[in-house]
Amino acid sequence: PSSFHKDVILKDDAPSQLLLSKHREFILGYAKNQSSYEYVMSEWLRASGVYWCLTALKLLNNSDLKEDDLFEFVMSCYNEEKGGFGASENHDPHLLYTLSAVQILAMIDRLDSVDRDKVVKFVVNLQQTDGSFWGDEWGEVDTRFTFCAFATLVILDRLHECDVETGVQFVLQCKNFDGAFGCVPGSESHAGQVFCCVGALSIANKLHLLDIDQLAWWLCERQLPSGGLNGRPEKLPDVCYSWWVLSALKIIGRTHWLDKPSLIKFILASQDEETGGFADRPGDMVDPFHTLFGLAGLSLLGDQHLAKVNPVLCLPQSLVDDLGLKLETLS
Ligand code: GRG
Ligand code: ZN
Repeated sequence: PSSFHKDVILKDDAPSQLLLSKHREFILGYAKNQSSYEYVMSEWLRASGVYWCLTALKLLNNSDLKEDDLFEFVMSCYNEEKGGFGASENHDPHLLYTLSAVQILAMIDRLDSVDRDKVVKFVVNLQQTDGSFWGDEWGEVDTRFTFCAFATLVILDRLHECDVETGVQFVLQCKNFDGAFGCVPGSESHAGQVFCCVGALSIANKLHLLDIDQLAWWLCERQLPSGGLNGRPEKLPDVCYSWWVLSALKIIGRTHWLDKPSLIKFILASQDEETGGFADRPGDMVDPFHTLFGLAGLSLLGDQHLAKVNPVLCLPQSLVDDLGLKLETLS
């Protein structure tokens, strides 16, 4: 019964159709309005912000962002000396933004314009003897960084330049008694980290090391009576988990364990009919992050208006095919 859950109640007049052209306007407006408060405040994650906007537009089958401008921006984030990318110009390079930069370069077909050896070296040098990855030279360890490293390397066709075996062993050490994963060994299970760990195992072709039924059970328990998904027990539903949870279920072939119509209803109700874009939950402020993951979730749920998304790399499936990448999924 609903009274046992922290949850939201969907209004009868909440949006129930996908507002395609509104979302296109929202993303293009966000990308163009470089003097807005939000734009100025997001400098510390700009490269990822550009990745969210560009991927959202690609899923909307739109190509109105100028690729030359995007290339110039990405290269302004590049640190020539260290070989990695930062969040924006003169920011220290980090694996989070190096993946976003490589994803953007792949989407604008400019992967050959970077020195792959240098980028690969930046990534590989962050791996530790226990298999984990530091996010940057300051030494924070997190399974997010394992995913970023594996994903960056596989897009560059250089996965085997890192130690994949020990990388996988570290991921498995972050598995908890509930079958789900945390950011380091012993830390609480969280759906975002599950996505990272399952994605890393897919890239490494090691999905057979998972206890699929136990993990799928934990993931489908994230669905609440409203239809939305939360990131861990006792938390509110949030549209971005329709990516983190659903993509993990897609990779392990268990999306049919969710109530899809009610999840679609929750995601659509989180759109803003006036401004376009998706919020974390109905009625909240929209942003590009939740807009990408709302659209990507609907794409995984089979929405025919959207381009197909790859559940591991969160890139258009057509691009992943063109790159010749075959990422493991279970049926
Ligand atoms: C290419 C899609 C893609 C990702 C790159 C950075 C990364 C790899 C993955 C991030 C995975 C992650 C940890 C997602 C969770 C993000 C999030 C909503 C965190 C909020 O956590 P809390 O504890 O919120 O603030 P809850 O929902 O638990 O209340
Ligand atoms: Zn969220």
